[in-house]
Amino acid sequence: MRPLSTFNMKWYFLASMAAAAAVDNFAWGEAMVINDDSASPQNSGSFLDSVYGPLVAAGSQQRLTPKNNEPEAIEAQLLAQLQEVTDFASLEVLMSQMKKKSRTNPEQIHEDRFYEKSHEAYLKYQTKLNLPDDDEVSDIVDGRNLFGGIVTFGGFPHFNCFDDKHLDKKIDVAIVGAPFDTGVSFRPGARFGPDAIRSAGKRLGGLTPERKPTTKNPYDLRTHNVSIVDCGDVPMTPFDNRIALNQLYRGERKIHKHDSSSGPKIITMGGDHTITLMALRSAYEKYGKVSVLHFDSHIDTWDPKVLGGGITHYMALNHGTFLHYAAEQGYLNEGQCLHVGLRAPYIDAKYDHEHDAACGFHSITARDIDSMGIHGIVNKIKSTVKDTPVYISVDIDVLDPANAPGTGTMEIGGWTGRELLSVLDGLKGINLVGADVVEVSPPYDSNSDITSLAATAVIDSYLWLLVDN
Ligand SMILES: [Mn+2]
Repeated sequence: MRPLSTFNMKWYFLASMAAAAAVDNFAWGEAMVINDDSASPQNSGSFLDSVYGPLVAAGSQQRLTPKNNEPEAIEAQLLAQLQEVTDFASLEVLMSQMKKKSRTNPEQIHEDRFYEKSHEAYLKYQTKLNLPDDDEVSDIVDGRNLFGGIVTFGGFPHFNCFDDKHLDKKIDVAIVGAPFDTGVSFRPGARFGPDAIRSAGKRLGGLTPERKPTTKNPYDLRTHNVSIVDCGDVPMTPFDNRIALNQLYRGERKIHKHDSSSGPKIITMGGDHTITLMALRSAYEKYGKVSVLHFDSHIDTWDPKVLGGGITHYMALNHGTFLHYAAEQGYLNEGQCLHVGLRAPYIDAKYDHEHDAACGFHSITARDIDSMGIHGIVNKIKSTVKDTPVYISVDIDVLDPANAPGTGTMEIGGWTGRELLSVLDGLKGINLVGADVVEVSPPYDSNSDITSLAATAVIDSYLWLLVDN
């Protein structure tokens, strides 16, 4: 064929349309010969053949051979003529002929015939399904699937971890929810965080190529001896923060008393950031002073006199002051704690900065990643915490709002999910004794639940740090 250089692209497009207008079972038969000579079209024994049969695997013997006066044959002739077309005007004439002849009613808009034929073929060749015996349940007895059933985080087993009757049940890693959001200064909703994080974690369950060759898969209990349990949520009253936080403390304390070979180490799902103070209190009682890695856009060491004015003691403890209290209570290894991902404005810049240092924190800002890189940040963290017991707290607002819109106080200019996960995974080897992910507020999330999904990935990183250590 003579090349139509200036019309090449348009010609190709129109020819595709013309071919589509004429397409039917016959054309498919010509275009989609799947079997090669080595595989008999009747019974090649392949998986595809066994499932789809001749509907897909139609070889030359299955091809329809239309008679000359049938529409299939007429269209085949037109397709042959298409090969001879050398100019744009002839193509348009041919296309119009093909359209008219390929339809019983030329005005008909839909390609009804094509669908009728497909359906006919499907009914003819569909695989016969043999259903099991009515009393057979081996395929459903497990009770798990990706979009239904009772949900635990990552599908881990659950029992009542707060009941003294079960204290002898082994827990190495506990996952527990802290549904609490009455310590926030701006957007609430984090009380629904644990529920949403569990739900978003339904697809968890495998080794990832990001973590270089490893055989320990936290979700496959055959690959390790770490007992991982979803303890459910600590019931926290929504009516009095003092009682609610005390309930969480007692819940975590009870988990910490379980029989364990390497813990128990608790991963808490918030809840607003206030809950971290209770998790730190229980971790401190179990492991001694901890070095806190605080991934957050805000400092959260605010002096209660600055954040809220400290008018009452009740209001003094909130999601922006809990680290002030953690330092004051002596839970922290002073000078070995780090904020990571900071970028939110101070309230009283000079005072807040000095007070933060007095609480024992160093800082890596969000933009430091541009100069330090992932490795620089990981090295700085490791050289700061050394071999001390480490508690990691990830406020999901450390991520950029594009990566985590469902949170209480968004700040522009944060990290991506990949950057956060690379830093967390880079911490392999530290002495991690507890962790949390907080401030996931599902009512403000996208309808794709991306913030909850980010939180599941953070917990997935924690699990890997704890299991493959
Ligand atoms: Mn925070």
